[in-house]
Amino acid sequence: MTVHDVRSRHGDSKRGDASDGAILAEAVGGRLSRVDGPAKITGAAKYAVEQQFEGLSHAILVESTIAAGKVRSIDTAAAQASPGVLLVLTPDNALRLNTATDWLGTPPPDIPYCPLARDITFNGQHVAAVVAESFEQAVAAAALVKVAYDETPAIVDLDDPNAGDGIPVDTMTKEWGDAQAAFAAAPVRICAAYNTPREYQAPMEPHGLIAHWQGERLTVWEPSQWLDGMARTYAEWFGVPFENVRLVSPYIGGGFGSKAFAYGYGAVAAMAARMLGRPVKLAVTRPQTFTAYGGRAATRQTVALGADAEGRIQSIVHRGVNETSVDGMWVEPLGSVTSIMYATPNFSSRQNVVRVNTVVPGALRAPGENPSAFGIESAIDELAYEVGIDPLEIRLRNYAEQDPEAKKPWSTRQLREAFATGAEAFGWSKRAPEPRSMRDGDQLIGWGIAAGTYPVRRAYGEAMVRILADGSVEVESSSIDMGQGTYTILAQTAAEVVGVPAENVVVKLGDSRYARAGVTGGSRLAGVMTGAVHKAATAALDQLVGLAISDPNSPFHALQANTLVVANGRIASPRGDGPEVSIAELLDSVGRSQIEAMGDTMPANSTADDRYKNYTTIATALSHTEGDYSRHSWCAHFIEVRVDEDFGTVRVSRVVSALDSGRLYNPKLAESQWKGGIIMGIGQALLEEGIVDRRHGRIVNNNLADYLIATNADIPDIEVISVGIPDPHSSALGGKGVGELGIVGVAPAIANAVFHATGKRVRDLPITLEKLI
Ligand code: MCN
Ligand code: MOS
Repeated sequence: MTVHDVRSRHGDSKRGDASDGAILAEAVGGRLSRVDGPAKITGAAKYAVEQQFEGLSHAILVESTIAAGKVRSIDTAAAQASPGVLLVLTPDNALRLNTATDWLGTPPPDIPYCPLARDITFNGQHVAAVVAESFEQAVAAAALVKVAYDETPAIVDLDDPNAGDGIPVDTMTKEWGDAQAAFAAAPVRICAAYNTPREYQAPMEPHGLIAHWQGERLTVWEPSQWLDGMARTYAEWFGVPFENVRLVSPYIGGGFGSKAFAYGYGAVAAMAARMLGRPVKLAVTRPQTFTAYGGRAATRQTVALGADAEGRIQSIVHRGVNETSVDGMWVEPLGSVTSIMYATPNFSSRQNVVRVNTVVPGALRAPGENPSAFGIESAIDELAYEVGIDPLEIRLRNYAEQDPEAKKPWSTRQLREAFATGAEAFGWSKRAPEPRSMRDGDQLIGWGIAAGTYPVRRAYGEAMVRILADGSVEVESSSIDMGQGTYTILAQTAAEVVGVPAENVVVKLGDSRYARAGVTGGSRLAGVMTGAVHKAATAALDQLVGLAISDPNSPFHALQANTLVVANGRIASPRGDGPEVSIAELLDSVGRSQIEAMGDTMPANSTADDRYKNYTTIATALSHTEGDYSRHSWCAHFIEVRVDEDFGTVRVSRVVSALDSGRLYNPKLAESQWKGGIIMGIGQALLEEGIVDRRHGRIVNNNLADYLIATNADIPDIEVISVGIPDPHSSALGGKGVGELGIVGVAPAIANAVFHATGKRVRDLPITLEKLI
């Protein structure tokens, strides 16, 4: 199966738009266009659930219509009798599965796992499933399943009067100095509460899978941010060896954190496939994408800042709460930006989680940092107005010269440069300081600023690189590309190291049979995989050069290795006066059909178990403050809004962001990633909000017509400027994370701009017109 082999020989991608002057588009750091772009645009790219199989059957989930209680009975008779129905799955006939290890690698309790519930803890929980010959037959039959419930009272969300204060999460407590006393003694004090609602990843491609058993072997075609982690989960559920499960995820139509794990619907499909002895396809419907896995948890934060009369922070007291589910634990680290963005001698941050009747929330682009920044970056803006100094100036006045929490130097922090460069490009110095002082007819104009950050998450990686007989290079990894550019940057890395044109590199991703890979989350994959491919490609090149000088049939026999140059697919001895042949000719002359090198960046003494853990859990991930440095990406957003004075509608009219992600492997793609994050941030600021029906705990706007995300008409020109410098402490090639950085700080920059435009401080996202009246 080669549908997911992406060759960089497409259209004019070779040329990219090589505006970076000296850097070739094809080398690391060049602006090569996405090598998977043409396949996606022409429809040639086949996504996981588009695979066709003989005997494919179709499953549809039946979900609870109450938020809390018990299933009294399930009447499946009508569904069973419906045309084409092969199986109606309920907790009564479900296979007994094992509980799987969690992503931290915690050994699982020895209790059975059933993906279909009798005890209902949220509206939209899977209670049954119908499998039929055709999709339509399954849909029709699923509507005939009659579930009776004994309903009990639910706590629908954080605003529920019965929600309570929740459970303290001790690991989130951060304290230094005496924050309460310093706050009480500070000459200037502000304290306010900031809320963010439930938000959803809303990827274009809904979740789903095709599960196919052949004996004791399971193949799962499923969009995945973590093939090896999900393969482990399926293997543990069904009690088969890890090696027996193959995950295939050639392309992914967006994940944003929601496709890293195997979820209950996957267990349902794999179970049905096993019971029927036929491949089963289960595609989650759009409404089910709001309950089959979790979006961003709703959060509440209180930020208290005590400062001197010049706006120098003396104390930060931060309290946060996020919702979690009744039987699962999700902690959205709300103090993550609060504790590092500004220098303060006194600090206290604590967090609780509150159990409500919802699906367990999950990761959504920059979980933690995103809502955390909304709190602290709004609060410091409030402090700026309170003290009467410019919002940019107050950030510089409180600039953290080192990590205030870890008390370690930053590996690199180009945030001052980001402020300066962004301010210059935006024209910040022309800002009139008073709120409501800039307007254009009926439009109040506001300029706001906020900073953002995301930690550099590091892990070990593995890659296979082959130099093939035709001189082309093949890269294999079970990592993935969900649109961020992995195919492209790995082609660039291998091309540069081996010395071939990028169009001669085939990158194969998205199959767990390839060299293993850890999770694509926390903006770590690019750094991890460029490092692993660089290592493997270097080993492959060393072998090639070794053959060239050692094989008697080689034209370079007996030359010194360091006198050979491999470039553009050809090997030459130094000054152009010696032999020169193509890689293919060399391999032919020495009688080799290929060269193969596996490279990994694991510590040398790693055991097989360490390796398994590294790729199937996050237990071996390296802390961003490990060793001598604290490593983060940084950014500053400058945003202009226009608020209609009569209607209170807010439009973002200009965005300039300056960002530090260290060295960029491909500036064109990094810019696109940053812009994507900023666009999601605009949606978060102005549109996104999961609305809960207070009677039934149901998400009312569980579709893309009612759950509003930013569309083209909402988005102005966005200018992104890279201010990063290579950071050798963050990754092998000097890059820091890109994927999530852009979304951090956008919502507070917009809220701050709205305040500047209107004089009205909105501390509760999204900023909708009724909040401005
Ligand atoms: N890059 C670069 N230079 C660097 C780092 C990265 O040029 N120093 C570019 C590369 O093109 C790389 C991309 O940025 O492929 C993202 O790299 P990285 O920051 O390492 O992030 P990951 O590859 O780990 O991707 C995951 C990240 C996360 S966690 C979410 S959430 C997210 C995101 O990426 N989801 C996305 N970006 C997304 N983009 C798309 N289109 N769809 C999603 O679901
Ligand atoms: Mo990203 S939310 O870490 O997948």
